Amino acid sequence: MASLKEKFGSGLPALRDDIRNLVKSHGDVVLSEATVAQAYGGMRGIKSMICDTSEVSPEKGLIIRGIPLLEITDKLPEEIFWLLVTGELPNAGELKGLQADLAARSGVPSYVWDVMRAMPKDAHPMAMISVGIMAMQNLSEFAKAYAAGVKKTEYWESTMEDVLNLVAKLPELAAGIYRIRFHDGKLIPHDKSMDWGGNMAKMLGLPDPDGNLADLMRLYLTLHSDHESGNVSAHVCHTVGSALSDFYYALSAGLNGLAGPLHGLANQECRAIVLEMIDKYGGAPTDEQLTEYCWDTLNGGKVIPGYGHAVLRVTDPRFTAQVAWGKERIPEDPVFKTVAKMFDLVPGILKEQGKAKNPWPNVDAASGSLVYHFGIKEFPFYTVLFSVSRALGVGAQLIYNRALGAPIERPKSVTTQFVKDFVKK
Ligand code: HAX
Repeated sequence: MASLKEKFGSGLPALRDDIRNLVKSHGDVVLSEATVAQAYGGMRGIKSMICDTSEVSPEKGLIIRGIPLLEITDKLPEEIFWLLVTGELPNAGELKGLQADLAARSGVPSYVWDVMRAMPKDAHPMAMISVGIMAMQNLSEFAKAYAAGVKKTEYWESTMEDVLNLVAKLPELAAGIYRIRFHDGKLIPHDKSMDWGGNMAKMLGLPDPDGNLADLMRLYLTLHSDHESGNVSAHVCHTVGSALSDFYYALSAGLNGLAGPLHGLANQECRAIVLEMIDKYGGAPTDEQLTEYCWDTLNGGKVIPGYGHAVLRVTDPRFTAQVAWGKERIPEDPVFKTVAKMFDLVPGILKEQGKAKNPWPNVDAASGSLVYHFGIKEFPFYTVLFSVSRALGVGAQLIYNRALGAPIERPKSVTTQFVKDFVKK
């Protein structure tokens, strides 16, 4: 039975040759051009990065290593991680080996809890997880190997150590933040006999008599893992990592981007508006009330969180998977019902407004309503759960990039004067 390191390492010579030959033979072929509007418009659509862990099709959504997301929603997040790194789903033995490896690497050092407890009472949980990760940077195997003069071709090995070590510790860090920030501060120990997602649920310390919260966590951690590499969290992690900053620095930086309301924080915002509506209208809103609320939001110059996307032009399959789960497990929940009603009405409203290029829901529209049902009522915590999952994707991307010797990222910027002179010519 191969370990993740053996599996990835065995395919690496062929992968390196393949890419070396591709660049050697076709290095001059133009993939994309950049217009003035794209340069000022967030670089939308410019093909200038490589990501082999996953791709996002505007019409189909997330495809992980060639497999459309909705075909693998029954998989554990550990299986998805193996798939992201190696390109194949693990067999039963490989999965067991990876789970045992993660369990062995779990255990957040006690000094991290001292740091977490020293943070202000109103610290945002996203700031806490970012600081918590930084507090563990001293554990970086890559930083140690680099200082000892490791060869460039071997960078990926200590990077994989960092990714595995940190991924193993993240559920415990996230749950600890939840306990410290919102509960009595008593930490619930990691259960080495349980899977990674099940542990995430267990360490939160909420009642879960039927195991539904554990199941939800497994799905949640699978769905949010990767979304190619141009999104803010992945792109930032890649850029920081390209300077050979280790995974602790790179992940913390990426998650600081996930903490923005136009990215991962949208899941916190979505739940807030749903509850605001329920509060305002004294229960699940009627169609008219929901429509009125959305128009007030838009007319107030705000966005409707959970809707729209920079790449997608259809309903996000990550949303579809969550709604299917909710319909099966909690169909009568009023918050979930309001989310479903929003899906019926918001796209029409956004189309009528005519601004958003994509009026359909994204990953963040439904996730909060599901976790809310199981007692995670503290919205600011939601993006922390997203973070635990996102570490799988950006970690896989960093391993891959280190293995291929990806150079430091350095696109060229130009001044507005340059653009003015250039367009005159
Ligand atoms: N509500 C209102 N207006 C919206 C909108 C929404 N949900 N989505 C887009 N628009 C507006 C934009 O603000 C923009 O307006 P201006 O011309 O006044 O600047 C216009 O429509 C065109 O934007 P776009 O090209 O369709 O969208 P972008 O690629 O610029 O932005 C966003 C993509 C996801 C940031 C955007 O759709 C948005 O703000 N959505 C709401 C926040 C959200 O759900 N974010 C999470 C996205 C998924 C994700 O990353 N999760 O982590």
